[in-house]
Amino acid sequence: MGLQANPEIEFVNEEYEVLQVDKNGNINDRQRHQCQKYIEKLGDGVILEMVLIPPGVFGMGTLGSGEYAEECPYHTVRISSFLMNKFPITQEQWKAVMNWEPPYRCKGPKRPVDRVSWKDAVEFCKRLSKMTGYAYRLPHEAEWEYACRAGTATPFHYGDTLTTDLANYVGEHTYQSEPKGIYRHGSTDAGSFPPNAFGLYDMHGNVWEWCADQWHANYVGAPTDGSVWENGNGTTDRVMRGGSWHEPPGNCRSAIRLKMDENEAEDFFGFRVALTSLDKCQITNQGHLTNVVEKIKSMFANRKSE
Ligand SMILES: [Ca+2]
Repeated sequence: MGLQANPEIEFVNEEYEVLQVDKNGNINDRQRHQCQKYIEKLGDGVILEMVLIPPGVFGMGTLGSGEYAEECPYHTVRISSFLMNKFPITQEQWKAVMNWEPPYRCKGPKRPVDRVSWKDAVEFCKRLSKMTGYAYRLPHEAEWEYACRAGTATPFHYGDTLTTDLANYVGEHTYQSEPKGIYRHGSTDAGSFPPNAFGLYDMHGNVWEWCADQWHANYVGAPTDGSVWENGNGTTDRVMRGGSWHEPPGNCRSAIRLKMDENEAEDFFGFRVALTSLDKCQITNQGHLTNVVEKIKSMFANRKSE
């Protein structure tokens, strides 16, 4: 089983420029990178772009122990290849999959969904899985950080700091010696800023992103293979990552973690989705799955041609 083993799956190459900045927020490196992506058609011209994340080993969390105790101990994690969507789930994507919409704080078809709870995000994954036949799920926390860092070990995938030309956060605050930027008072269209080396956008800021894992106060006993960390003694607290348009830059770091109850659906909460495999019918807890999937797919195809 492998992500590229299925000959029916077509991957598309995408090339882009990846930027790095120094402590003053000045660009000190530009490189061309490329990724492979799988495009899921959701109907009415709406697509979901799933980027192939290569396998690798990375250092998760933050060195030291004082200021960022939740991000310690720093530990090595091995990640298998998976797919993650290029952008946070947008409002047009949500609409193509769900039969209800949250009362968005920042409305716009290309903007990320907001005011969604962890439970809402899980429901989206279930419906998307039924629609497509692939087992869409929330990213695991370790996968999220690996995907965000994209080979970097700096506080941000852009390097030592952020600027408001690179991400949507409260630019009235600074992280290093960069000049103050702007505060946009709302989310921005997904993909408004440069991507990281893996081809992912909006990892820093814009909306907080739900991960699958239950909340743990630190990384003592955390899995080192990229698997989801549950066994959280029955807590309903989950993990969010990446910060938002309403946070100072320090709260948008690659390592930042936010504890939030799975029922909370606040103004700044969105998510993105992941896939372990493009093998069909991976959805468990469903009997007669193939038939169900094919039936839903044909219903969906009919709906599109109406
Ligand atoms: Ca984000």
